[in-house]
Amino acid sequence: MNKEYKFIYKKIKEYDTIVIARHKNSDMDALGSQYALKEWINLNFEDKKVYCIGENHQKYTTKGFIPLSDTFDGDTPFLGICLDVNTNDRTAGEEVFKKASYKICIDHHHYKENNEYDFACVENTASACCEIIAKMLFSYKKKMSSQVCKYLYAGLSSDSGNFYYPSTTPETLSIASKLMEVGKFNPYNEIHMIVGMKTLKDLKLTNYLFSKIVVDPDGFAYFENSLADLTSLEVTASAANEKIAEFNKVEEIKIFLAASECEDHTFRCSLRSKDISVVEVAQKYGGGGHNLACGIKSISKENLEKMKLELINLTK
Ligand SMILES: [Mn+2]
Repeated sequence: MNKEYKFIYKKIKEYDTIVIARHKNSDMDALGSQYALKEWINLNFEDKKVYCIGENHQKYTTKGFIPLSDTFDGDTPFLGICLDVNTNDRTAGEEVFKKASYKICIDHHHYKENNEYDFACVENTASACCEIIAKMLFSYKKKMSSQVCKYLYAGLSSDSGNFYYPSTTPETLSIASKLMEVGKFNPYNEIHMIVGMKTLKDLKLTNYLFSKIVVDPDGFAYFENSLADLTSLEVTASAANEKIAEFNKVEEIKIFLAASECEDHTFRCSLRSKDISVVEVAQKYGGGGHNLACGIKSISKENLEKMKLELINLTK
């Protein structure tokens, strides 16, 4: 067994109370890996108390696929495991997580080096955090349930863009296949029809965003939403930026930037690129992620304009 996985197993065994955290503005990969790990620990260690912390997701939680988040007061010593994130400031419930007696991080993102954890297992080439968790849990050869497999498959398919992005490897597909086989479920009926559905309101938002994109002749394109735009659309900055996925497959666009104004008048951004790495630019402005998909939590209007010029230069 992989030494890191073996060590994580030892730590899980050691603690009676385990708190699992995820990144802020959670997505299916963060939620899927979190609930899969909780369910798996409950399945294999009857006496442990496991808590999943973080804000509820407006879509996945309300559809019942993902349970409501737990609350934890942090009074007893506990093991903290954060998933799909590797910096404290991006962790939902960081105040609680910080109190952990021992902190483990399992992630697949590129961010700046940090020493915030006692132990970090970061696999940059994994298409999803769920891919790492699936490999890890299968390697333990303990009990698996259909629900654990469904959570992991949901996160794996979501973060890989339904196995479309270049992060999809033979290993990704082999893990997906194993999850289906062991979990005995049909992804179309039991996952995509629940969590992959769009609503007419989603469509209206996409339509509006399409109508306002600015396209540079060399292939850089963006949309930018002011607070007033977001208020009239009744969406949050992150919900508007999530629509970036719709702009990925447009032939003329090489790099796409989604920027939406937050309450403090800075901008939350998402970046997608077909094949030019944008992670260095994102890191320069306080963000990070993957080579072709990045996020920046907060950037001033002034820096946003500078960043646009740098992104235009990348496309030339
Ligand atoms: Mn992820």
